[in-house]
Amino acid sequence: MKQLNHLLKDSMEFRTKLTILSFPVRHQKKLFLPSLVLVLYTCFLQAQNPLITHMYTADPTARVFEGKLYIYPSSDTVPPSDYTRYQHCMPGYNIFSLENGVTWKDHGRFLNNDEVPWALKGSYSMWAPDCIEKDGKYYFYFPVRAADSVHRVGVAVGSSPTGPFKVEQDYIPGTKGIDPGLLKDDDGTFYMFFGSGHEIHVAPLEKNMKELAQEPVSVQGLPGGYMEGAFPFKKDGIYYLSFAHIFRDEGYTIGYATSDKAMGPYRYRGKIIDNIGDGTNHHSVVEYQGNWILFYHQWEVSGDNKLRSIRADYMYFDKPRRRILPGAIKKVIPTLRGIGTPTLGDTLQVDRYNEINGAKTAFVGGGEPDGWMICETERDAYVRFNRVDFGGGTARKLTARISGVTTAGTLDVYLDSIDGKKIATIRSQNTGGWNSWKTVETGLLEKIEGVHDLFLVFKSRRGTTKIMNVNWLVLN
Ligand code: FUB
Repeated sequence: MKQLNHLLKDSMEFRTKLTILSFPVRHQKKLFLPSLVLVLYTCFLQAQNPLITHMYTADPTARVFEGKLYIYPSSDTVPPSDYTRYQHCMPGYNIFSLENGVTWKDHGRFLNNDEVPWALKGSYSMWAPDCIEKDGKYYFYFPVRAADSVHRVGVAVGSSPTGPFKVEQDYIPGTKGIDPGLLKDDDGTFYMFFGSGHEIHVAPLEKNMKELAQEPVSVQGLPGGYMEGAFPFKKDGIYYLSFAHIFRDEGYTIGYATSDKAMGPYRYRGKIIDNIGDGTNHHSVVEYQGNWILFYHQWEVSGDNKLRSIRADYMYFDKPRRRILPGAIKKVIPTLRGIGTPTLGDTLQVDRYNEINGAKTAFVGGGEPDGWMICETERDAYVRFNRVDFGGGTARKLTARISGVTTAGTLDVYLDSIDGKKIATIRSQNTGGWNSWKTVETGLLEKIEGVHDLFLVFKSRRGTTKIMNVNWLVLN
C-alpha cells in the first residue's frame, strides 16, 4: 500500500509538471475518426514513468530495430456513451520511438478497428499487439474481434518499423485467441505464442509470415491458473516464456518459465512482477544498449484500470550460481524512476530506485518539502540508481540531504556494481534526529565520464540498523 501511495503521490506531482491531458469524452470521440492523428507528436519527457501521458496506452511490446527502441502498445480510450458491449474500449494502434535517449515520439495512429476488413466493426477490441522484422519487412500482429465476436490474430505488413502498414484481408487461420507474442529463433524460424485461459498456444509461422505452419499446440509445463499476454524471448541459449498469470489470492502477476526448446516443454521459474493492483498486468522484455528492460502498464494517471499508461523499468538476471538453474530473473519493483537518464546538477531522487536491498522508503518528515526518502538502512544495505550521465568528466562533488542520529556509519557511492569503483563517501551524523535534515558535501574521489549506474552502500562499524536517511543527492 505504501508503495502505491508513493506512486500515486509522485504521479500527482509529476502531473502538474507535465500538464497531462484529461481526455474529455468529446476528444475521445475524435479517436474514432479514420483519418486520425497522423500528425507526429513528441512528448518531452525524461523517460520517467509513465512513459506516455498525452493518451492512454496499454500492453506495451517493445522491440529494437536497427538499434532504435520502438514501442507497439494498444490504446485505451474512454468509451462513447453507447459503447456497452465489452470491458475494454480499444480503437487502434500508435507507434512510439525513443529519440535522443529521453524523448518518446508518437508516430501517430496507423491502424483502426474499422480499417481491418475482417474485424467486427465498432467493437474497439484491438488488444495487445506485437511486431517483428524479417528480411527488411515489419510484421505487425494484432488481436481483434472477428465477425463472430471471437478474437483472432491478424497481420499488417510494413516497409519500416513505423510503416506504412498494409493490413491483410483476413485473419491468420487457426488463431483463436488474444495477445500474439513472436519469437525469432537463431535458425530463422519464427514462432507465434498466443491465447488466454489455462493454456498458451504456440505454432511456427510459414515463411510468408502470414500463416501458421502447423496446428497450434498447447505449451507444456506452464503453471495452473489463468494466463495471457505471452511474451517469448531468448538469452544465452535459454528460451524464456513470460506471461500474465493470475494467482487466486493475488490477481494478475507476470510470471516466467524457461526451456531449452522454443516450443517447450517449459518449467515455471517464478514471478517477474507482483500484482500491481486490481487490473490487468501485461508486459514485454527487450535488451537495449546492454540493459534488459521490462515494459508493462499501470493506471495511476487515470485511476481507472481500463485507462492504462505504459511504463518501463530495468530488469536484472541473477548471476549463475551452483546448483541453481541458470537464467533466473530478479523480481522487478515498479518505479516512477523508469529508465530515464538524469545528468549533472539534477536532483537524484534516490527513493525512485532501480533496486533496493536492506532499506526502505517513506515520506520525509521534519518540515522538508514533500518527498520521499531512503530510510531504515541496515548494515550493508544498498540502493541502485541507474544511468546517471556524468558527461565529459566535470563533476567534482556530491551533495546529499541526510538525517540521522549515529556517527558510526557511512554512505559509500560505487559505480556500476556493489564492488565497483568507489567515488564518494558521506559520513553519518547526528543531525539532531531522524526528522532534522542537513545538506552535506563531499569531493569526488575520481574523474568520471559517461553514463553509469550508482550503488549507494550503507556501512556501519557497529549495530545493524538505521545508518542514515537520504532524501536526495546532486552531482556537479
Ligand atoms: O488490453 C486488453 C487486454 O487486457 C490484453 O490483450 C490483455 O493482455 C490485458 O492486458
